[in-house]
Amino acid sequence: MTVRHKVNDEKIIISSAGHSRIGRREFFKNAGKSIAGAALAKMLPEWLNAEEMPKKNVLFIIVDDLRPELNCYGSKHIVSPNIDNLAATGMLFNRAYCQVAICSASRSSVLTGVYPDKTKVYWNDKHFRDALPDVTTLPQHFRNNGYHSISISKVYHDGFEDPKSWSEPLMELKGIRNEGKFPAGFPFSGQPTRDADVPDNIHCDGVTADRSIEVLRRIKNKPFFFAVGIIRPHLSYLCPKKYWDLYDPNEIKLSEHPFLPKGLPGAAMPYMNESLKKRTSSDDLRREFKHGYYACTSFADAQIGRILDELENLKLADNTIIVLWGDNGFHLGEQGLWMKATNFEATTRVPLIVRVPGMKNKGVKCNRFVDSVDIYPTVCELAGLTLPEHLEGKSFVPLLEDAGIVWQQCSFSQINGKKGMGYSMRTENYRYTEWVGTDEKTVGAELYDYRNAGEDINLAIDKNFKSIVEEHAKMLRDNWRPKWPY
Ligand SMILES: [Ca+2]
Repeated sequence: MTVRHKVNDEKIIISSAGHSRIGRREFFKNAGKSIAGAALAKMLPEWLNAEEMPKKNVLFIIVDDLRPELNCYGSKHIVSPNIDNLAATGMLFNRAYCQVAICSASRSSVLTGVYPDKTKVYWNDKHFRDALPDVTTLPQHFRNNGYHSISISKVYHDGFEDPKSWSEPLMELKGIRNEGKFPAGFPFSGQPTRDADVPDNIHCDGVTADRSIEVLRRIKNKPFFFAVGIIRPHLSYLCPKKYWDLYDPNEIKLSEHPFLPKGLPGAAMPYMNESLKKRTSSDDLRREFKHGYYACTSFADAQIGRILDELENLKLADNTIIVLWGDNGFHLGEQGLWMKATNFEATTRVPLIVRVPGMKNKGVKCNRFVDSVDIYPTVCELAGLTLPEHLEGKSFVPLLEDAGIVWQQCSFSQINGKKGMGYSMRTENYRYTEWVGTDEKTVGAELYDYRNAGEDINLAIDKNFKSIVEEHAKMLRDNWRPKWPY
């Protein structure tokens, strides 16, 4: 290993970037706070022209557990023509990271616009209003600004709804969400299987698409913020046969890194899901599992396509901002895991595509770091709304104007683990994670070099990387928002 050489290279990169590096803290100093009226208009790209245009609608699509393993992200084995088309007519973010790879924690952060240390939602066990009773959520902010704010299916996590966010009650689909437990009177009863040659709307997301089309027709004449939750490819992998048939199980490749990193500290040991372990205990089962995930990805894509088509049919596309976002990734065998809730790339990196009427950089792929928490201020700016004071994210509208400008050099994620909080930072070449115990002491650290062994080897325990670890530890402390507990 040419470790020493790599160390020297990286030192140069980090120190030379020192003066121009834009950390999150500087963002807040410069532009993160409330910017209103003329000041906001001045910052916006010309094509956005928010003040002169009629109010733009927002279609906000949240896809559950969707990895950036899509055709438009370079995964040519995946059939995702509708999301690909959205990417081709919008901007795809290659380095978008969720703040916690857990449904409710991730969604709570995005929809409130603050990091998890403020929402206090780290798992699927708390409501953000426990810690932030009066926070204005993203949909609520649109509602307060005269928009019709409406949602369908899983936008907030099940059981953690937020009526203040919406202009009308949530359209629930919980009864048909999981395992084919259909409500009485539903046209298909019993347990659907992968071999069931059934119509799309036998399954939850098919019904979501049907109802979303109805909603669009109903609300088309008023400015709207419409949040659509797509459940697949979250488990269980139920979708019509035709989507399974898109993939040949014999051609499904298994991860080449099916083991935990060498030198993983005890504090970083993930919570294992025993039933998922059992379901993936042989290569055949692992292929079957991936097959299901891929089939459901294509199924989700098809439902998204139906909604986007209706937007076109109703001639709303030219006046609607579209955001498509995955709340977290999922290990499909990477690190030997079949789960989410880790700080690895497989779960923290998420798909993010933004399309804005009139944007000039259609089809551009942006390689700058974006945090999911940045979505709230971005959507507000795009719609010409002022930014609430409490937001901790930073609008990435400047990237929509020029995807290559100097931007933040890191993204942040965290997981509340067995022995403490794992604060994780992705930089250009590295991921650095520090585990902080309840006594506020560091109980473990990880460093991965993606130009080298990636997540196969934890380099934090390699003395050759001491200076890189120190640089990253400092960067983590200097830039983390909000402040660490020490
Ligand atoms: Ca999820």
